[in-house]
Amino acid sequence: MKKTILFLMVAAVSLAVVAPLFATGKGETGPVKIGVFVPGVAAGSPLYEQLVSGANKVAAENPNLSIKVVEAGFNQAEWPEKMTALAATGEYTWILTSNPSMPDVCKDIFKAFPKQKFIFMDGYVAGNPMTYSVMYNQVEQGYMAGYLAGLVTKSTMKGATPDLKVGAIVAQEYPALTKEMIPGYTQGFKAVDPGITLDYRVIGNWYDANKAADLANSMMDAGVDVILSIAGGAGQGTIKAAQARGRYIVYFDSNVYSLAPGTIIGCATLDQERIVVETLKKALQGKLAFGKADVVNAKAGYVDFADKDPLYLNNVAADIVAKMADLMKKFRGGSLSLPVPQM
Ligand code: RBF
Repeated sequence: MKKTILFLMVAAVSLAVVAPLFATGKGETGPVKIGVFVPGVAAGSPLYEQLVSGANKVAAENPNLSIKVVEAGFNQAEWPEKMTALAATGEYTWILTSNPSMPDVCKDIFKAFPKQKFIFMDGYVAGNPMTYSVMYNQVEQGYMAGYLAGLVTKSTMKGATPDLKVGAIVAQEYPALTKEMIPGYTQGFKAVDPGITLDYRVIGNWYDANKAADLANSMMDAGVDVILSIAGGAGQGTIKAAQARGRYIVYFDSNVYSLAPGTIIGCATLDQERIVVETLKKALQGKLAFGKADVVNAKAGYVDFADKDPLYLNNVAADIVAKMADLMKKFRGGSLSLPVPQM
Protein backbone atom coordinates (compact mmCIF):
# COMPACT_ATOMS: atom_id res chain seq x y z
CA MET A 1 0.00 0.00 0.00
CA LYS A 2 2.76 2.39 1.06
CA LYS A 3 4.67 1.46 -2.07
CA THR A 4 1.66 2.20 -4.26
CA ILE A 5 1.18 5.59 -2.64
CA LEU A 6 4.85 6.38 -3.03
CA PHE A 7 4.69 5.32 -6.66
CA LEU A 8 1.63 7.48 -7.27
CA MET A 9 3.31 10.44 -5.58
CA VAL A 10 6.46 10.06 -7.68
CA ALA A 11 4.33 9.68 -10.81
CA ALA A 12 2.32 12.79 -9.93
CA VAL A 13 5.44 14.86 -9.28
CA SER A 14 7.06 13.66 -12.53
CA LEU A 15 3.93 14.50 -14.47
CA ALA A 16 3.79 17.96 -12.95
CA VAL A 17 7.38 18.56 -14.02
CA VAL A 18 7.19 17.00 -17.45
CA ALA A 19 3.63 17.87 -18.43
CA PRO A 20 4.20 21.53 -19.24
CA LEU A 21 6.76 20.49 -21.85
CA PHE A 22 4.07 18.65 -23.72
CA ALA A 23 1.11 20.70 -22.59
CA THR A 24 0.17 22.10 -25.95
CA GLY A 25 2.40 20.14 -28.22
CA LYS A 26 3.71 23.43 -29.55
CA GLY A 27 5.59 26.48 -28.44
CA GLU A 28 9.11 26.57 -27.06
CA THR A 29 9.49 25.68 -23.40
CA GLY A 30 13.19 24.85 -23.18
CA PRO A 31 16.21 27.01 -23.94
CA VAL A 32 16.12 28.62 -27.36
CA LYS A 33 19.08 30.02 -29.28
CA ILE A 34 18.71 32.36 -32.19
CA GLY A 35 21.52 32.95 -34.65
CA VAL A 36 21.23 36.49 -36.02
CA PHE A 37 23.11 36.63 -39.32
CA VAL A 38 23.91 40.21 -40.34
CA PRO A 39 24.89 40.23 -44.04
CA GLY A 40 27.23 43.18 -43.71
CA VAL A 41 27.91 45.27 -40.61
CA ALA A 42 25.12 46.36 -38.30
CA ALA A 43 26.43 49.85 -37.40
CA GLY A 44 25.23 52.40 -39.95
CA SER A 45 22.85 49.94 -41.67
CA PRO A 46 19.37 50.88 -40.45
CA LEU A 47 17.58 47.60 -41.12
CA TYR A 48 20.38 45.54 -39.61
CA GLU A 49 20.42 47.73 -36.51
CA GLN A 50 16.68 47.16 -36.18
CA LEU A 51 17.13 43.41 -36.73
CA VAL A 52 19.56 43.17 -33.83
CA SER A 53 17.64 45.53 -31.53
CA GLY A 54 14.38 43.62 -32.15
CA ALA A 55 16.03 40.28 -31.32
CA ASN A 56 17.65 41.76 -28.21
CA LYS A 57 14.30 43.14 -27.03
CA VAL A 58 12.72 39.68 -27.18
CA ALA A 59 15.73 38.13 -25.45
CA ALA A 60 15.47 40.70 -22.64
CA GLU A 61 11.91 39.54 -21.97
CA ASN A 62 12.62 35.81 -22.25
CA PRO A 63 15.25 34.35 -19.90
CA ASN A 64 15.17 31.10 -21.92
CA LEU A 65 16.25 32.87 -25.07
CA SER A 66 19.79 33.68 -26.09
CA ILE A 67 20.98 35.54 -29.15
CA LYS A 68 24.20 35.15 -31.07
CA VAL A 69 24.91 37.91 -33.60
CA VAL A 70 27.22 37.07 -36.50
CA GLU A 71 28.33 39.95 -38.71
CA ALA A 72 29.28 38.49 -42.07
CA GLY A 73 31.00 41.61 -43.45
CA PHE A 74 30.88 43.27 -46.85
CA ASN A 75 32.35 40.48 -48.97
CA GLN A 76 29.14 38.96 -50.29
CA ALA A 77 31.01 36.01 -51.83
CA GLU A 78 31.73 34.82 -48.29
CA TRP A 79 28.13 34.88 -47.09
CA PRO A 80 27.09 31.35 -48.17
CA GLU A 81 30.12 29.85 -46.42
CA LYS A 82 29.53 31.87 -43.26
CA MET A 83 25.85 30.97 -43.24
CA THR A 84 26.73 27.30 -43.77
CA ALA A 85 29.03 27.46 -40.74
CA LEU A 86 26.24 28.89 -38.62
CA ALA A 87 23.69 26.27 -39.72
CA ALA A 88 26.26 23.45 -39.36
CA THR A 89 26.53 24.05 -35.61
CA GLY A 90 22.96 22.74 -35.31
CA GLU A 91 22.68 24.94 -32.23
CA TYR A 92 20.14 27.45 -33.40
CA THR A 93 16.40 26.93 -33.24
CA TRP A 94 16.07 29.71 -35.80
CA ILE A 95 18.48 31.62 -37.96
CA LEU A 96 17.25 35.17 -38.36
CA THR A 97 18.57 37.38 -41.15
CA SER A 98 17.66 40.37 -43.31
CA ASN A 99 18.03 41.52 -46.89
CA PRO A 100 16.37 40.55 -50.14
CA SER A 101 19.31 38.43 -51.36
CA MET A 102 19.40 36.08 -48.36
CA PRO A 103 16.82 33.48 -49.48
CA ASP A 104 18.93 32.94 -52.58
CA VAL A 105 22.19 32.93 -50.59
CA CYS A 106 20.69 30.12 -48.46
CA LYS A 107 19.23 27.94 -51.21
CA ASP A 108 21.95 25.23 -51.08
CA ILE A 109 22.01 25.43 -47.29
CA PHE A 110 18.31 24.46 -47.21
CA LYS A 111 19.28 21.16 -48.86
CA ALA A 112 22.33 20.52 -46.67
CA PHE A 113 20.56 21.24 -43.35
CA PRO A 114 16.90 20.30 -43.83
CA LYS A 115 16.14 20.56 -40.09
CA GLN A 116 17.29 24.17 -39.79
CA LYS A 117 14.57 26.83 -39.68
CA PHE A 118 15.16 30.30 -41.12
CA ILE A 119 13.38 33.60 -40.61
CA PHE A 120 13.98 36.08 -43.42
CA MET A 121 13.21 39.71 -42.76
CA ASP A 122 13.18 42.08 -45.75
CA GLY A 123 13.09 39.09 -48.09
CA TYR A 124 10.68 36.87 -49.94
CA VAL A 125 10.48 33.09 -50.11
CA ALA A 126 7.14 31.27 -50.21
CA GLY A 127 6.16 27.63 -49.83
CA ASN A 128 9.26 26.31 -48.07
CA PRO A 129 8.39 24.70 -44.71
CA MET A 130 11.88 25.56 -43.42
CA THR A 131 11.34 29.29 -43.86
CA TYR A 132 9.17 32.22 -42.91
CA SER A 133 9.69 35.54 -44.66
CA VAL A 134 8.36 39.06 -44.56
CA MET A 135 8.99 41.76 -47.12
CA TYR A 136 8.02 45.40 -47.20
CA ASN A 137 6.06 47.27 -49.81
CA GLN A 138 8.97 49.44 -50.90
CA VAL A 139 7.07 50.99 -53.78
CA GLU A 140 5.09 52.83 -51.12
CA GLN A 141 8.25 53.67 -49.16
CA GLY A 142 9.91 55.03 -52.32
CA TYR A 143 6.81 57.04 -53.21
CA MET A 144 6.82 58.83 -49.84
CA ALA A 145 10.49 59.79 -50.26
CA GLY A 146 9.92 60.83 -53.89
CA TYR A 147 6.88 62.95 -53.15
CA LEU A 148 8.81 64.87 -50.51
CA ALA A 149 11.87 65.25 -52.79
CA GLY A 150 9.60 66.58 -55.55
CA LEU A 151 7.96 69.12 -53.25
CA VAL A 152 11.34 70.29 -51.95
CA THR A 153 13.03 70.65 -55.35
CA LYS A 154 10.09 72.81 -56.51
CA SER A 155 10.11 74.88 -53.34
CA THR A 156 11.76 78.09 -52.26
CA MET A 157 13.42 76.37 -49.32
CA LYS A 158 16.91 77.74 -48.72
CA GLY A 159 18.82 74.81 -50.24
CA ALA A 160 16.54 74.32 -53.25
CA THR A 161 18.07 75.15 -56.64
CA PRO A 162 16.08 76.47 -59.64
CA ASP A 163 16.65 73.12 -61.44
CA LEU A 164 13.90 70.53 -61.17
CA LYS A 165 16.39 67.73 -60.51
CA VAL A 166 16.35 65.21 -57.69
CA GLY A 167 18.96 62.53 -57.01
CA ALA A 168 19.41 59.02 -55.71
CA ILE A 169 22.70 57.46 -54.62
CA VAL A 170 22.46 53.73 -54.07
CA ALA A 171 25.04 51.18 -52.99
CA GLN A 172 24.26 48.40 -55.44
CA GLU A 173 21.46 47.26 -57.74
CA TYR A 174 19.11 44.38 -56.86
CA PRO A 175 15.48 43.64 -57.80
CA ALA A 176 13.84 45.22 -54.73
CA LEU A 177 15.74 48.42 -55.54
CA THR A 178 15.25 48.56 -59.30
CA LYS A 179 11.68 47.23 -59.38
CA GLU A 180 10.25 48.77 -56.19
CA MET A 181 12.23 51.53 -54.49
CA ILE A 182 13.40 53.55 -57.51
CA PRO A 183 10.12 53.19 -59.47
CA GLY A 184 8.21 54.20 -56.30
CA TYR A 185 10.52 57.19 -55.77
CA THR A 186 10.09 58.22 -59.42
CA GLN A 187 6.30 57.89 -59.24
CA GLY A 188 6.39 60.09 -56.13
CA PHE A 189 8.31 63.05 -57.55
CA LYS A 190 6.53 62.78 -60.92
CA ALA A 191 3.21 63.09 -59.03
CA VAL A 192 4.42 66.51 -57.86
CA ASP A 193 5.59 67.56 -61.34
CA PRO A 194 6.18 65.27 -64.33
CA GLY A 195 8.96 67.64 -65.42
CA ILE A 196 11.22 66.66 -62.48
CA THR A 197 14.15 64.46 -63.55
CA LEU A 198 16.28 61.94 -61.66
CA ASP A 199 20.06 61.85 -61.38
CA TYR A 200 20.77 58.27 -60.31
CA ARG A 201 24.19 56.90 -59.30
CA VAL A 202 25.48 53.56 -58.04
CA ILE A 203 28.43 53.40 -55.60
CA GLY A 204 29.24 49.70 -56.06
CA ASN A 205 29.39 48.71 -52.38
CA TRP A 206 27.89 49.52 -48.97
CA TYR A 207 30.94 51.10 -47.30
CA ASP A 208 32.69 53.60 -49.55
CA ALA A 209 31.61 56.93 -48.05
CA ASN A 210 34.27 58.84 -50.03
CA LYS A 211 32.91 57.62 -53.34
CA ALA A 212 29.38 58.46 -52.21
CA ALA A 213 30.53 62.00 -51.34
CA ASP A 214 32.19 62.39 -54.77
CA LEU A 215 28.99 61.27 -56.50
CA ALA A 216 26.91 63.63 -54.36
CA ASN A 217 29.18 66.56 -55.16
CA SER A 218 29.06 65.96 -58.90
CA MET A 219 25.25 65.73 -58.73
CA MET A 220 25.00 68.92 -56.71
CA ASP A 221 27.31 70.66 -59.23
CA ALA A 222 24.68 69.77 -61.82
CA GLY A 223 21.88 71.39 -59.80
CA VAL A 224 20.52 68.46 -57.76
CA ASP A 225 19.17 69.73 -54.44
CA VAL A 226 17.63 66.63 -52.80
CA ILE A 227 19.28 63.20 -52.74
CA LEU A 228 17.78 59.88 -51.66
CA SER A 229 20.43 57.72 -49.98
CA ILE A 230 20.09 53.92 -49.93
CA ALA A 231 23.63 52.90 -49.15
CA GLY A 232 24.04 51.77 -45.52
CA GLY A 233 27.26 53.13 -44.00
CA ALA A 234 28.41 54.65 -47.33
CA GLY A 235 25.48 57.05 -47.04
CA GLN A 236 27.47 59.00 -44.44
CA GLY A 237 29.47 60.46 -47.33
CA THR A 238 26.32 61.60 -49.12
CA ILE A 239 24.98 63.20 -45.94
CA LYS A 240 28.25 65.04 -45.18
CA ALA A 241 28.52 66.36 -48.75
CA ALA A 242 24.94 67.66 -48.73
CA GLN A 243 25.42 69.18 -45.29
CA ALA A 244 28.55 71.07 -46.45
CA ARG A 245 26.60 72.66 -49.30
CA GLY A 246 23.28 73.28 -47.57
CA ARG A 247 21.39 70.78 -49.76
CA TYR A 248 19.03 68.03 -48.64
CA ILE A 249 18.86 64.27 -48.02
CA VAL A 250 15.88 61.97 -47.91
CA TYR A 251 16.62 58.76 -46.08
CA PHE A 252 15.31 55.23 -45.99
CA ASP A 253 14.39 52.72 -43.27
CA SER A 254 14.96 54.48 -39.92
CA ASN A 255 14.35 57.87 -38.35
CA VAL A 256 17.82 59.42 -38.52
CA TYR A 257 17.07 63.18 -38.54
CA SER A 258 19.40 63.66 -35.59
CA LEU A 259 22.41 62.54 -37.67
CA ALA A 260 22.22 65.80 -39.63
CA PRO A 261 19.36 68.07 -38.52
CA GLY A 262 18.18 70.36 -41.30
CA THR A 263 20.04 68.31 -43.93
CA ILE A 264 18.09 65.08 -43.56
CA ILE A 265 14.61 66.40 -44.21
CA GLY A 266 12.60 63.20 -44.65
CA CYS A 267 12.78 59.60 -43.45
CA ALA A 268 10.57 56.96 -45.09
CA THR A 269 10.72 54.23 -42.48
CA LEU A 270 10.27 50.49 -42.10
CA ASP A 271 9.32 49.21 -38.66
CA GLN A 272 11.58 46.19 -38.84
CA GLU A 273 12.21 46.20 -35.08
CA ARG A 274 8.49 45.79 -34.37
CA ILE A 275 8.02 43.02 -36.88
CA VAL A 276 11.10 41.17 -35.60
CA VAL A 277 9.65 41.32 -32.08
CA GLU A 278 6.22 40.14 -33.24
CA THR A 279 7.66 37.38 -35.41
CA LEU A 280 9.94 35.98 -32.70
CA LYS A 281 7.12 36.06 -30.15
CA LYS A 282 4.95 34.06 -32.52
CA ALA A 283 7.80 31.63 -33.14
CA LEU A 284 8.28 31.16 -29.38
CA GLN A 285 4.58 30.38 -29.03
CA GLY A 286 4.79 27.86 -31.86
CA LYS A 287 2.48 30.05 -33.90
CA LEU A 288 4.77 31.26 -36.67
CA ALA A 289 3.52 30.06 -40.03
CA PHE A 290 6.61 28.50 -41.60
CA GLY A 291 6.16 28.18 -45.35
CA LYS A 292 4.49 31.57 -45.48
CA ALA A 293 5.73 34.80 -47.08
CA ASP A 294 4.13 37.98 -45.77
CA VAL A 295 4.21 41.37 -47.49
CA VAL A 296 3.52 44.37 -45.25
CA ASN A 297 2.60 47.90 -46.30
CA ALA A 298 1.84 51.42 -45.13
CA LYS A 299 -1.76 50.65 -44.22
CA ALA A 300 -0.54 47.98 -41.78
CA GLY A 301 1.85 50.56 -40.31
CA TYR A 302 5.14 48.85 -41.12
CA VAL A 303 5.99 51.24 -43.96
CA ASP A 304 5.69 54.82 -42.79
CA PHE A 305 7.07 58.34 -42.87
CA ALA A 306 8.61 59.94 -39.77
CA ASP A 307 6.50 63.10 -39.72
CA LYS A 308 6.11 63.71 -36.00
CA ASP A 309 9.75 64.49 -35.29
CA PRO A 310 10.45 68.18 -34.50
CA LEU A 311 13.60 67.88 -36.65
CA TYR A 312 11.27 67.27 -39.60
CA LEU A 313 8.54 69.73 -38.61
CA ASN A 314 10.97 72.57 -37.84
CA ASN A 315 13.15 72.16 -40.93
CA VAL A 316 10.65 71.66 -43.74
CA ALA A 317 8.43 74.42 -45.15
CA ALA A 318 4.93 74.38 -43.63
CA ASP A 319 3.11 73.97 -46.97
CA ILE A 320 5.25 70.89 -47.73
CA VAL A 321 4.56 69.43 -44.29
CA ALA A 322 0.84 69.93 -44.96
CA LYS A 323 1.02 68.19 -48.37
CA MET A 324 2.97 65.28 -46.90
CA ALA A 325 0.36 65.00 -44.13
CA ASP A 326 -2.37 64.66 -46.78
CA LEU A 327 -0.40 61.95 -48.55
CA MET A 328 0.31 60.03 -45.35
CA LYS A 329 -3.33 60.21 -44.32
CA LYS A 330 -4.18 58.38 -47.55
CA PHE A 331 -1.45 55.76 -47.13
CA ARG A 332 -2.21 55.12 -43.46
CA GLY A 333 -5.95 54.99 -44.06
CA GLY A 334 -5.54 52.64 -47.00
CA SER A 335 -7.25 54.87 -49.59
CA LEU A 336 -3.88 54.99 -51.37
CA SER A 337 -1.97 51.75 -51.82
CA LEU A 338 0.53 50.83 -54.51
CA PRO A 339 1.00 47.36 -55.96
CA VAL A 340 4.27 45.47 -55.47
CA PRO A 341 5.55 43.91 -58.71
CA GLN A 342 6.47 40.24 -58.94
CA MET A 343 10.16 39.85 -58.07
N1 RBF B 1 21.59 47.74 -46.36
C1 RBF B 1 22.41 48.34 -45.49
O1 RBF B 1 22.00 49.29 -44.83
N2 RBF B 1 23.70 47.92 -45.33
C2 RBF B 1 24.22 46.89 -46.04
O2 RBF B 1 25.39 46.55 -45.88
C3 RBF B 1 23.37 46.24 -46.99
N3 RBF B 1 23.82 45.21 -47.78
C4 RBF B 1 22.98 44.65 -48.70
C5 RBF B 1 23.44 43.65 -49.54
C6 RBF B 1 22.62 43.06 -50.51
C7 RBF B 1 23.13 41.99 -51.40
C8 RBF B 1 21.27 43.51 -50.62
C9 RBF B 1 20.36 42.89 -51.65
C10 RBF B 1 20.81 44.51 -49.79
C11 RBF B 1 21.64 45.09 -48.84
N4 RBF B 1 21.18 46.11 -48.00
C12 RBF B 1 22.03 46.70 -47.11
C13 RBF B 1 19.91 46.77 -48.28
C14 RBF B 1 18.77 46.57 -47.37
O3 RBF B 1 18.50 45.19 -47.27
C15 RBF B 1 17.54 47.31 -47.90
O4 RBF B 1 17.22 46.87 -49.21
C16 RBF B 1 17.75 48.79 -47.93
O5 RBF B 1 18.19 49.24 -46.69
C17 RBF B 1 16.44 49.53 -48.30
O6 RBF B 1 15.41 49.24 -47.43
